[in-house]
Amino acid sequence: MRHHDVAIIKVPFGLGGARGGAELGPDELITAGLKREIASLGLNVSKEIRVDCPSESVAPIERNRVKYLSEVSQVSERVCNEVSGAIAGGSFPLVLGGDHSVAIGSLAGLSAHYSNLGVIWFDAHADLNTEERSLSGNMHGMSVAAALGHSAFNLSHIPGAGPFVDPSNLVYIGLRDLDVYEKEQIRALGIKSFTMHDIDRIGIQQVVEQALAVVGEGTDGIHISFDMDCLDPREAPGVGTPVPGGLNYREAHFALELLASTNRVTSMDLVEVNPLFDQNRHTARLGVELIASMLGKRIL
Ligand code: HAR
Ligand code: MN
Ligand code: MN
Ligand code: MN
Repeated sequence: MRHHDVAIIKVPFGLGGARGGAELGPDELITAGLKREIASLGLNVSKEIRVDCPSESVAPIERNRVKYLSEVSQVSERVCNEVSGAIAGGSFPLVLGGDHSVAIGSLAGLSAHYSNLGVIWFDAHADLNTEERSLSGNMHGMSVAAALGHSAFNLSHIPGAGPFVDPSNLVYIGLRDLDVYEKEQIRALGIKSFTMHDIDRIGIQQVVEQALAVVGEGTDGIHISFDMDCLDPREAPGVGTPVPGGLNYREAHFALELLASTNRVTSMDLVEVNPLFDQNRHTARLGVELIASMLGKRIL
């Protein structure tokens, strides 16, 4: 980590997800000892911000199928401002979700400071649906599409909407549950994707090294967007959309340790912790440990 100061940006928002509970994620991560862990790494929490988030629809659900578009827009604008402010103040922005729609705001805020941002998206899902193509209408499945600027109308109305990421600077790790449209898009855009099949085949070390070759080449910052459902549900049961066959405990840690050792990562989201489906705060505690690995914690 090049930074000494970490800005914790809590985004208790769950309306972009398939089921409620992700809005409880930030507090759960704090209760699980996040600040203690950051302090024990010798880092300083420069700010702790709680983004004000709607928990119920502020307007009647629109006639179209996109759920809670105006709420996601509102939250995106606020997250964007906080992330941008954290960077301006010299801190490492650590965004705690919330469902994965909060990453729209992170990427928007980052784009104000980086002209060629690299993004590693750890996820079981590609989050590449548009409002026209989503089968669910849930906006946490559209965040990458919004960041790439893919949209006929709704997503591009989100404040600061993309394109703020170039598909050639984006890499997926952990994919295993894709909609047909998402598969077509990944192929059409040539997005470098390491599915669980690739991790099985070449191992997580090779995956991360190859991912770094993509996001590290000609970029001026690297953002890690870490959806806890990239992990196997046996490791991380407390997520809204679990998918079997994910990363195991050491694969996830090792990936983040390797990324930390490059000293090139400039921001992180950790999203989709859902305490309603967790047992004994297990998933939040794992989330805290993974953040520590990303911030430079070493075994020896
Ligand atoms: N692809 C499906 C959809 O669009 C499922 C998306 C689930 N997304 C998350 N975030 N949990 O990755 O609804
Ligand atoms: Mn996701
Ligand atoms: Mn996911
Ligand atoms: Mn590139």
